[in-house]
Amino acid sequence: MIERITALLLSSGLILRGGFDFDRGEDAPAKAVLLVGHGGADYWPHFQEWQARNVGVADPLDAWSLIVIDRVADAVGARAVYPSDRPYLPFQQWAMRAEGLKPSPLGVLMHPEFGLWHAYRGALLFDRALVLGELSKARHLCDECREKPCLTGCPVGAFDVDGYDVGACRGHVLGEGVVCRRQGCIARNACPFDAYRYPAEVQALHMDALLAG
Ligand code: B12
Ligand code: SF4
Ligand code: SF4
Repeated sequence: MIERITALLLSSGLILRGGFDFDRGEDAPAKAVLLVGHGGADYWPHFQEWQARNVGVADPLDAWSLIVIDRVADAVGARAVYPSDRPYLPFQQWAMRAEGLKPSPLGVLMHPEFGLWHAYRGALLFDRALVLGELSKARHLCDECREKPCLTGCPVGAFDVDGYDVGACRGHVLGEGVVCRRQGCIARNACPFDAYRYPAEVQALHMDALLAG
C-alpha cells in the first residue's frame, strides 16, 4: 500500500512523510496515520498549474491539497484530514512520532535532510493498524549548530528561547517588514541547512496565509 500511495502522489510533488499506529487505549482519531507533505517545494509547479486553471479559488493551497489527498484517501480506504481542520489536529506531534523529528528553536520541526524547509499538507487516517516497523532516530541538526542564527535574525525579536511572539511578527510583516513579506521569514532563512529552501515566491505565498490567519 505504501508503494501505491507513493505512486498516486507522484504527479503532485507531494510525498509520504512516515506514519505510525496509535497506541492501544490512546485517545486517537483512528488506528493508524500516514502523513503527506513535502520536503522543499517540489509541489509548487504542480500546484501552480492547477491554480492557473482555478483562478479565484479561496485558500488555493488548502483547496489543491484537499483534491490531491482526498483522491488518495478514497483509493486506499482512508479518511483524509488537514492541518487547517478545526479543532487543530496535532500534526507536529504526529510528525515527531512518524519521522523522529524534534522542534527547532523556531517551533518548526527540523528535518535531517530538508532542514526547516518542509511541511505537512494532510494525513491519511486508517481504521486498521498498519504495522510499519521501528523508526530509526533522526539526526537533530540543531544540536550541532552552535551559533543558532535563527534566534538573532528577526528584526523585532519575535523568536527567542521562550517562544514565538505572533503579535510582534504579524505587526512587523504587515508594516515595515517588506523583506519578510516578499522573501519570507528572515529568522527561518538564517538557518544554514538550506539546501531545500523554498523559492521567494513560495515563501511569499505562505506569508500571505500567515497574515490572513
Ligand atoms: C496556528 C498555527 C500557526 C499560527 C500560530 C502558531 C502558534 N505559536 O500558536 C501562525 C499563523 C502564527 C503560524 C505561523 C507559522 N506556521 Co504554523 N501552524 C499552525 C497550525 C495550523 C495549528 C497549530 C496548533 O495549534 N496545533 C494544535 C496542537 C495540538 O498540535 P501540536 O502538534 O501539539 O502543536 C505544536 C505546535 O503548536 C508547536 N508550536 C508551538 N509554537 C510554535 C510556533 C511555530 C512558529 C510553529 C511552526 C510551531 C509551534 O508546538 C506544539 C507542540 O508540539 C499548525 C498545523 C496543525 N494542525 O498543527 C501549523 C504549523 C505548525 N505551522 C507550520 C509552519 C511551517 C508555520 C510557519 C513557519 C510558516 C507559515 N505557515 O507561514 C509560520 C511561522 C511564522 C513565520 N514567521 O514564518 C507547520 C510546521 C511544519 C514543520 N516543518 O514543523 C505546520 C505544522 C503546518 C503545516 N502545514 O505543516 N502557525
Ligand atoms: S539556525 Fe541552527 S538552531 Fe536554528 S534552526 Fe537552524 S540548525 Fe537549528
Ligand atoms: S517573519 Fe519577519 S517578523 Fe516574523 S518572525 Fe520571521 S523575521 Fe521576524
